[in-house]
Amino acid sequence: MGACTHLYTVVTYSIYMDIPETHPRRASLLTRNKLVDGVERGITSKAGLIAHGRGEAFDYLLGERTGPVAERAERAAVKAMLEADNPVISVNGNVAALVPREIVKLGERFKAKLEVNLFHRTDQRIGRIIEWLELHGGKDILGGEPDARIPGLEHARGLCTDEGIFHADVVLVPLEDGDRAQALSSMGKTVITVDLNPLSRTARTADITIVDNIVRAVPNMLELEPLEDVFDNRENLSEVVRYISGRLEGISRKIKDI
Ligand code: PTJ
Repeated sequence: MGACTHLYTVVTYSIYMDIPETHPRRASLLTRNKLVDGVERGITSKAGLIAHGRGEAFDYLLGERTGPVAERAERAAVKAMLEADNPVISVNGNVAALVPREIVKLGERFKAKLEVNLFHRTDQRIGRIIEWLELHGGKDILGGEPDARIPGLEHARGLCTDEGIFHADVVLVPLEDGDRAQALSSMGKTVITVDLNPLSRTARTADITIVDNIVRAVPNMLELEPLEDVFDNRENLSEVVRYISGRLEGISRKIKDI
């Protein structure tokens, strides 16, 4: 067994241990374990755990499933990525920890480059994430040697590569911060995001916002066919909010009847 395979086996084991098969929240706890594991191996930032907690709260309100509204956004994203001339997928510490193999496969489906681009950027984390993606089948991952800058973004988080994000026409930036989504949009790019919070600035800035958990959205996008008709992001976001409020009203009535 090679060193890499061994490393992968150890990781997989540590993620699954201690959570009984029968635990009602098993899937959610396994997802958390992946992020804790990501922090331990220097892939995910500690702030990534907090960001995930916020996402979990919204996922709870959504019923922890992909509804038709999210699926429609996913199909719109598939269309935009398949039709792009230079599609790029931006990978951060949360995405790398949660869906490393799936994001590599998504890059293959869309013929998209993968670029590691971090909010809490350190060269060490970038290197570890690149290695981690390579361990999961990734090749030619960009981000290790940035040679361009996203205009209007101060700090190291504006760094990117010329052949990747800088010249991309369509960028998939899951779990993004509002500033960068806005800056990418101001560069004239089509911005696609995955964000469980439909109220976030990123969600409202992007051209296509997928309000779904990244652990469901990426596998879905590996399978879904492109959307045929026109996609309106504001209409879609507004429907998500209506869906959440309708669900809460239903739950509120049920609680009263108990
Ligand atoms: O690895 P880095 O340094 O690039 O940092 C990554 C994080 C996510 C820490 C950084 O980009 C950050 O602080 O993001 P924010 O501003 O907290 O935004 C993250 C958004 O993603 C929030 O709106 C969350 O609700 C949402 N989110 C969190 N977990 C998930 C999610 N959306 C989809 N799937 C999730 N699992």
